[in-house]
Amino acid sequence: MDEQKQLTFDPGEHQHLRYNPLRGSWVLVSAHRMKRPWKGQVEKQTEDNVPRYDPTNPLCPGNQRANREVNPDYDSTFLFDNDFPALQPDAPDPGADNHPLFQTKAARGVCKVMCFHPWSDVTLPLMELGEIRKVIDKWAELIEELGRTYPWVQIFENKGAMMGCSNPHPHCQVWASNFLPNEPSLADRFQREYFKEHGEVMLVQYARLETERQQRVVVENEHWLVVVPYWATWPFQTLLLPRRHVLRLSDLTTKEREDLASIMKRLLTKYDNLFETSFPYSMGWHGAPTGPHLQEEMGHWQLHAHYYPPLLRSATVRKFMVGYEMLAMEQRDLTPEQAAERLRNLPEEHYKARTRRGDGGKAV
Ligand code: H2U
Repeated sequence: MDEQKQLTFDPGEHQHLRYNPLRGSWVLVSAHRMKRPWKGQVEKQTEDNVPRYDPTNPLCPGNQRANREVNPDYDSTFLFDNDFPALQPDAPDPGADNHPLFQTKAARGVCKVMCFHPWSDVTLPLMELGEIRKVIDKWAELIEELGRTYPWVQIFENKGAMMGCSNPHPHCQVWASNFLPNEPSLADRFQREYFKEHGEVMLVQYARLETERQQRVVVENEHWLVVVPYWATWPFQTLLLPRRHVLRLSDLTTKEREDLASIMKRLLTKYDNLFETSFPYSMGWHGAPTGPHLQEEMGHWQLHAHYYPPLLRSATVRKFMVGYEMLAMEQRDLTPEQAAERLRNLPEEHYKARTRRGDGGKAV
């Protein structure tokens, strides 16, 4: 008898493929790869001694930025136009080349930076719920304001030098564009097709099923759910989902915003506690397209946030998405269920809480 047929499938031992219904792509899960020894690159430990105020940091209150503007003495969130924008509102048209191999289109937009807090030595999980709530309100406002004209408003946070973040002051970026970028375009297409085929909003149904199954849930509350998605590619990737069918951040109710602040704090505290480091990641919000799409039927969309953290084994050993991932397909080294279990079992008190409380610093 064929030896393969006698084996019982164990996702932690046996490699297999999983389907990402938001992108129409597959990921190779080979959890046994975690057993291999690591002799590769070790990253520098995340900077932990960030001063609360640095007179040379252009993001701090009262300091001068690259364009010589002086920041106000802000005491909450602070929004400004990026002095080095990747998108500007007035770029000229590139002109038409009709050959299919040399296609081009106009790209216009605006880029903004939003500081979360006046202090450089806090991150979202170390902020108070009311302070996180102000960040959420500002995000919602930006989706509404920039979304009046732009089809896509991408809110994203690059946290940590490992993710290319150039400044330790807590902040995110907002890029609004006159086009639908690749990732939201795929999400739009696949959610639309799923709704047409199954008569269900993909991510509303998904949140319901994950709540029932509980295998990949990290944290949950009345209005929100965080899971390591079934199709996660990054080791500790998570997906943050509202339970109610919500198209955009600006549609969230007061209670949903309060619950969102709370679940973000819990998730990000767990992330920091995993390797007792300020956990690096790129995160971003995806909601229904805006601008001209505000007049269209967008019921197939469900608001969600993706968290993509690069760390794999420790605070200094990351996952590299290189050879096979770049040339063939994404591959992961532990199952989403294993990652969810590890995150779920971590304490919800931040590892820095004791020291901070002891020194009379900001409550966490
Ligand atoms: P990142 O850390 O994610 O790179 O974001 C910092 C942003 O702040 C970056 O996009 C902008 C950079 O262009 N910035 C200014 O707009 N003005 C400055 O004086 C410094 C940084």
